[in-house]
Amino acid sequence: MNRNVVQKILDEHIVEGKAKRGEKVGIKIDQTLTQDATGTMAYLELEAMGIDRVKTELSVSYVDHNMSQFGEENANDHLYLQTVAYNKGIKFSRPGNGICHQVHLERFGIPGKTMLGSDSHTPTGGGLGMMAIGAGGLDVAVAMAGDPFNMPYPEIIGIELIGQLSPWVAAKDVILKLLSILSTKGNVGCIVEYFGEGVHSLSVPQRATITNMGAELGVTTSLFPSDDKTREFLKAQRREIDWVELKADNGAEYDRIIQIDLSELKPMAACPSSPGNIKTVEELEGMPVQQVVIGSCTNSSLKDLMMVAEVLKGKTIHKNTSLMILPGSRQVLKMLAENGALANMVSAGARILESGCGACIGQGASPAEGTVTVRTFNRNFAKRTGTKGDKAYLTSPETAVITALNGCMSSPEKQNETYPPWEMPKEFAVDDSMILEPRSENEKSTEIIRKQTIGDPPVNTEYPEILNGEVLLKVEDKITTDHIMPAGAYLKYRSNIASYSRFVFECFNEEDKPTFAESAEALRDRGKHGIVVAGESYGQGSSREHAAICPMYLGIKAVIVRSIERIHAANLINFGILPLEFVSEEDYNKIGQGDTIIIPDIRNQLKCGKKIEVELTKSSGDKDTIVCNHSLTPFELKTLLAGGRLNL
Ligand code: MIC
Ligand code: SF4
Repeated sequence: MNRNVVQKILDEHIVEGKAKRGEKVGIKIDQTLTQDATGTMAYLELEAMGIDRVKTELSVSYVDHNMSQFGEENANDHLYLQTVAYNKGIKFSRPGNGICHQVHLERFGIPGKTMLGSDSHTPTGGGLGMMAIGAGGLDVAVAMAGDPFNMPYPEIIGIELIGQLSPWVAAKDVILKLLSILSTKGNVGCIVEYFGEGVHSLSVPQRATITNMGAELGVTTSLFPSDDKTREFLKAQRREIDWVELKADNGAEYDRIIQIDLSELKPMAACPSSPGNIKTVEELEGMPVQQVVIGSCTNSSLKDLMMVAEVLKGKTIHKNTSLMILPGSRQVLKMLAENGALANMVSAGARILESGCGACIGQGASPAEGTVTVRTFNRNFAKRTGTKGDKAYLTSPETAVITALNGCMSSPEKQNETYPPWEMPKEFAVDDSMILEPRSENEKSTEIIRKQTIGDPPVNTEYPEILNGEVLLKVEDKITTDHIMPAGAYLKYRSNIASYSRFVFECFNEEDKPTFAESAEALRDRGKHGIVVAGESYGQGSSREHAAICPMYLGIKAVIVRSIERIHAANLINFGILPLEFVSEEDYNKIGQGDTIIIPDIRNQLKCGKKIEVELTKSSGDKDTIVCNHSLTPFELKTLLAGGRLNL
């Protein structure tokens, strides 16, 4: 059979189940990645499983999210992460070494390998031809313990790239174009594979920008083949030895094919407040922009930032616009410093921020109220910048830097400037001194330091016999995990579920009314179960399992939705919360906040089939019965009934 790249990698890694579209398969995981905001919980879970040493080929723990260190919480986490990594056989990338996805691409990614990461942008590794998948921390802990990762055998979408990008049109514009075609919903269970003659014109960092933001499509992952461009990149990282060729066979088939002609693309922007809300930059031309931020795991490679520095050379940013730049890794920052590019940025008035996630996750750089911010990031969900009612536009670094000079949204194509030439360096500034090695198997273990701000993962009870619930909240479509569990300034509570839980659904709290957390706790203390009702594509965005653990801690037992995203659904089940889907839209309309929901004999109903009967009593007293579906596999059902994966 002529196979595509996805099929080749899956064939080598499937250890359970049949390679048939939609069937659940278990795949062997070669590498794992964690970052600090999801990592503390993942390692606490690994410890709770009693695992002495990870069983993967490579596991790396990065510190890149919680770097601000206001108060002791972040530093306590870093200490825990460093000591637990040393003891469990995990490499530790110290704070300052860069964003996990950028560093992993530079130093560890290998074509053809599988990787599971506790961050939704793990598919960045697909730029190297890896099958890199984002998941909740508990799934990553399970993979570190040596168990396979379960996923549906994917629908494989082939994206055929033809032609070449014009100058000033960037890799970011390719993925923004694809988002305009596929949108942010309805792609659960798919994997995107790029192929065609256009692939060859793209370097590994450009490919990584595209696979990184594939996360916003809601697909399981995205990947490119591994070719001589991949080899060139790995060689410059002094890792040619890791290169293997990996390409689709002639005549390989895809479930669906979408063709994109690179030469026809224009600079694009994702408008507030969804990465799927796409316009061309031309349509937005002239809009005053008060802030530009360049960085994030999507767009802060050496290639991106050298272009930015060249454009800024000898110029000054617009007086009404501030420009901030976050280099993606220490390697990138060091090279910019050594070749003088950093001086060009600073001379132009750019503010250089730490190599890390920073502004991308609302840790600083919040824009002024009512003003426009242009960012090279991958997400612009409402309030992610930290400012209420924010107007965040996502663009390429090319559009962003020209916009910073002009003070208004500007298409880089129209600037009469020659595009700065770029050549991949023959050698990057390779220096792994900020990556600490774990103990070897014969070295003695040392103390794992856990300060008091780090709490135990909460313990759940078995799933009840009867679901005796109340709808605590009813929300609409595209609710993200940022809505469920805010990040930004609250990130520092991540290692303490009791503290972090106070902020569940904070954005829906109303003044002078009990908060969601207070109402949920009151209900739980009366022995009843909290229920959340939502529209389509519930749980988009971040992989943060806190969006399941904290609701679990508050007594939430079910969410009833029109549709749900993959990572969030898995997280809910892992923590003993049942995801149910409405069969008809009419039923979604029937339910209101405050209604009572009873699901009699729920354990048996779940075991007997996919249909679940729900008794609804409206707050008016009217009664009705509705039917919902569940799609739990036998293993997921076992997990749910046990009260979650840790109990199991
Ligand atoms: C994000 O980009 O939303 C994050 C912050 O990196 C999250 C992880 C987290 O919430 O810690 C993600 O993408 O999974
Ligand atoms: Fe960090 Fe932003 Fe990338 Fe998430 S998307 S890993 S917050 S840089």
